[in-house]
Amino acid sequence: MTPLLAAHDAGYLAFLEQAHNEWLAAGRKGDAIGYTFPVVHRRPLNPIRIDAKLGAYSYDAGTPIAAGTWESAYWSAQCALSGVQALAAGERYAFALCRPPGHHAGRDYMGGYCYLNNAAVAARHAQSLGLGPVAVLDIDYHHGNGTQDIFYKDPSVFFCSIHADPATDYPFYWGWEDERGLGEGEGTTLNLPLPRGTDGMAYRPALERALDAITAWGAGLLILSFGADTHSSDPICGFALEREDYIVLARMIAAIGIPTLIVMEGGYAVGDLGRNVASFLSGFPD
Ligand code: 5XA
Ligand code: ZN
Repeated sequence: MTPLLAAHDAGYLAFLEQAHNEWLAAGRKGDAIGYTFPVVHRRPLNPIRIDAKLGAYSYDAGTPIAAGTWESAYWSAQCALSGVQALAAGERYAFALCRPPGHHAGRDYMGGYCYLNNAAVAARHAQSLGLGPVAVLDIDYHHGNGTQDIFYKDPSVFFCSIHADPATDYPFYWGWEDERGLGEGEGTTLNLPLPRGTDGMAYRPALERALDAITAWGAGLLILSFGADTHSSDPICGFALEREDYIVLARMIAAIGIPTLIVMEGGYAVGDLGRNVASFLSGFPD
């Protein structure tokens, strides 16, 4: 199985690859975007028209498909896979500067600027190489709903997310504390929502809790979905972490001593972004 198919539905991948061409073939211009969404309890159908497909394979209207979307998403996922290869070759840490990000993309849906779930693709690839057990820790401001969904019933991957309370923040319908996994996966999902205004000091106990859970579960490889949109200057988010906090968080993560692939997710304070990410990365030993 190819690494993309290990995390995503074949029909969804075919849709993503062809969506913009179908959009143009339907006489449209610019970016492809849905306008009708199958809200709860619609039965699965086999949509034919591009507008129906766009609705069926996405959950929000913030994720348009442009001419280069498939190519960008494909290579973004390959970037995460290269990070796994670096760990397989013996590196302790690797950073995958994935663009577009991935953690909102589920097995068969896109959303939140995400098309392919880079972290999930990397996790599945790591498993196929016998690395692990694999845990995913998501410390983006937003809950990693796509990653959670992909592993929700799967006890072989532990998923933990620290994020803004979904009562106030996107993606709203996932990331509540009582979401703990399902069936055989029950207990292998841990959600730690925090209120708007959370600063570095208030963030640390949640990270400690997450790292304790990951260690107790017996993780042998960590995939870290990292978003710098927790920074105080981020224009669309509401936490108050400062640049110096990132180095502390990174040191806490490094201290558990598990080989770690850092996968880039969100971050919109573009003037500060490079320095914030560099600060985070500097907390991992050489
Ligand atoms: O981590 N996800 C993001 O930063 C994107 C949020 C999209 C909100 N419309
Ligand atoms: Zn985010």
